[in-house]
Amino acid sequence: MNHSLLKTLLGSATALAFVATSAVAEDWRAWNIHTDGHPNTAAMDRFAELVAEKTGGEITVEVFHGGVLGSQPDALEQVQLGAIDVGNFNLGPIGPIVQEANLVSLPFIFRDVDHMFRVMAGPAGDRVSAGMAEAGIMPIGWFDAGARSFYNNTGPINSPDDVAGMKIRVMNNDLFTGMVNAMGGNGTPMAFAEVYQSLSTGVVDGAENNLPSFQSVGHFEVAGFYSLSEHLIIPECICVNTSQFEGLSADMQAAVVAAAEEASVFQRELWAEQTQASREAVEAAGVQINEIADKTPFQDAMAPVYADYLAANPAMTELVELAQSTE
Ligand code: GTR
Repeated sequence: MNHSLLKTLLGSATALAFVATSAVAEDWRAWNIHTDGHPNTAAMDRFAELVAEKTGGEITVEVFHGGVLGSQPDALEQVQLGAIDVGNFNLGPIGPIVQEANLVSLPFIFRDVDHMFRVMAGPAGDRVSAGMAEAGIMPIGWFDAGARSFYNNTGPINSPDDVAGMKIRVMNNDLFTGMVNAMGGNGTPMAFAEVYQSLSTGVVDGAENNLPSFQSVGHFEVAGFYSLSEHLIIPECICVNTSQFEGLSADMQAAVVAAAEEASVFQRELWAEQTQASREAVEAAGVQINEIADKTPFQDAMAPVYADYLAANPAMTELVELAQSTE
């Protein structure tokens, strides 16, 4: 074989090897806690479609719905380890892992959902995102999760005194336990999947969540009073394992981010519709929903929660002030 033919052959072998490497499809496993009919399930399916489309099939995402890959705290650990690649996560259970993420888990920190999104789009949000990315859980899109309110089976809640003595399920984060305890209740962390059973058997007296989740997993069947305390406005992310993301080419990174942003716009539209639809559906099923005329006593009751939290986490003071001073 002459030298130049050998060179050509070697050259094409290298080219082939390159094509083969760059065309190796990545299959991502995605975690989602929600079931069919919930806006986040539709949005995660849309995310998967958009990723396949925008990466020309180089990255595919298989979404496992209904929390079948594990509870939220477990799944977050799996994302950090890279065993789960991506998921839709609530920032509440991220607080115990990422200090900055706890900003959004302070009760009544935001005036409303729009204020929360403005804060998240500004320098405070940048610091939350950076902390998450550093911990291996990188946010690439933001979902609306409305506001969380209390529900129970004994009667409407109109003041913190009505919470006193009640055992209330909360997500896994000491701030939430502290929040319920500051009202004289007993905050009980528990996996989302266990709440229905615990409400129906009286293991807990109540729980707290937004209206779409209250409806979608049937909690309204076992808790007939929903009181609009709106004490937590916590965003949710599409979050990806940081090193997985950083290992992608710039084009692939841009495609995945564009897919997450588009899926988030879709989610927020669905969210607005579903919040109204869920309210109507649970009311039609007999749930009594009460507005709380004056939320000040609830806000006042949170003073020790803030004081204790900031005493233990002084580095968070500046971030809290930044959020509160955001117009
Ligand atoms: C839902 C949220 C879930 C999960 C759940 C819970 O609103 O979307 O990610 O955090 O609440 O209460 O555990």
